[in-house]
Amino acid sequence: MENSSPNPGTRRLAVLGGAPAFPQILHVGRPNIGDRDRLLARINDLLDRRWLSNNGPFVQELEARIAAYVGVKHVICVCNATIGLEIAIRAADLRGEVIVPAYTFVATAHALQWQEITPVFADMDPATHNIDTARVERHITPRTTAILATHVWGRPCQVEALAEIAARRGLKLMFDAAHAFGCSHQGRMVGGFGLAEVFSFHATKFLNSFEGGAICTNDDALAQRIRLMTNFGFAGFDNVVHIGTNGKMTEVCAAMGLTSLEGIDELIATNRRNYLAYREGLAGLPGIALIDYPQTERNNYQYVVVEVDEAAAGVSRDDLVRVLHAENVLARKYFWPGVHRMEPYRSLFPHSHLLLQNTERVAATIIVLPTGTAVGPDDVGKICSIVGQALLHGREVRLASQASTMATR
Ligand code: T4K
Repeated sequence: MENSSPNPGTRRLAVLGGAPAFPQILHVGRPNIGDRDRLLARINDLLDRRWLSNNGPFVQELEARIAAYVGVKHVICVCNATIGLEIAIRAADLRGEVIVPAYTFVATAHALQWQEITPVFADMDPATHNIDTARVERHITPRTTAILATHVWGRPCQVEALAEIAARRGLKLMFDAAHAFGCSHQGRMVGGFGLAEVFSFHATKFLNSFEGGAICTNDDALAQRIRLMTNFGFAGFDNVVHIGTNGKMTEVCAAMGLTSLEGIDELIATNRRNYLAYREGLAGLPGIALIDYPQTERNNYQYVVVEVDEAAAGVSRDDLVRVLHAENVLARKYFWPGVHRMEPYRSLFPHSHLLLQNTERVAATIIVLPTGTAVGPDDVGKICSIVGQALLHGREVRLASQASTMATR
């Protein structure tokens, strides 16, 4: 459903005293609901069956369908990607230090630190926002056991180069694929790279199971350990053969996941339509660069990401975010200020920023804009027009920002 109010091109920006362009908040990550009737029918089924969790039929069906879609041998659905990462990390026996990007969601590092493995932050490649492969090697020490890289925005890492370093230096390689369901790299779907990859199916993600995720691997022994660990280590009634936790996905989550999976082509089309509308609407605005998705690959277009070059735009990223929030566009600054600037990492590694200059610089320029089925092309047009107006009235916007900063001091 689209919000309706006058075209922002003809009105005063809300940050300068006008009325907000949108009567209701537009969120980044507003969940896609999919076919409600199919979902409700599935919920009725699971209630009739009285099978609500513990490797139920919907979880098994979802695992099989994801395995076929991604082209990977084993898929283990889990309650969320953070627990999925923790389990995969432990099942793969990572220890000591693991190299991760600083430009990712905090869960990537937390999944390591939670089990007393030290995340070592590597800088990003400003062209892709992914871990800079060339910088990885300088962080390898005798304690390093693995590289855990994130496919940021669903754009795959330099998988082959990372695999080459991992093989040469005797490290394991895993991927946080939270953003990358439905994306491909050199024609192969994300999910089958490295030792294991972990998807997120959180409500805000491309494929949504309310909360959820999946660990994918082609390694039989690892898959077996992950399955055991996801269910307390049980290998049958009364028989615990391994350390484990409760990482199980529930049936209601799998019902949502299946429904979401069935709508995936439509969802990609909607996200792509919005992405192209943003591209058109933002084209030519100085200092505003929308990130690209490779046209030769499959993309889910779940993230509409803009880099703001303050010198060229005449306004800063934070000015622009303030402008958008005033208009009820809840744009986000993912993944600012970088995981290394969050606790416990900023206290543990107070100097890590010295080797993270690209992360620091780029993270301060990023805005993520709303998309998905809750956002229509007219909404996109209005958002682009707000950005254009903000640039046009840069001086006033900057003064309004300064005034609001002073007022909050
Ligand atoms: N690795 C990476 C690279 C990740 O990005 C993530 C998650 C993970 C690992 C861990 O995956 P999970 O363990 O979550 O499966 C959100 C999501 O909560 C988080 O899942 C996601 N990344 C991250 C990028 O975004 P927040 O702190 O920004 O969430 P929040 O509550 O501010 O929600 C985002 C927006 O969505 C808000 O404007 C409100 C809106 N929203 C949210 C929910 C849950 C709705 O409109 N409806 C909803 O039901 O982290």
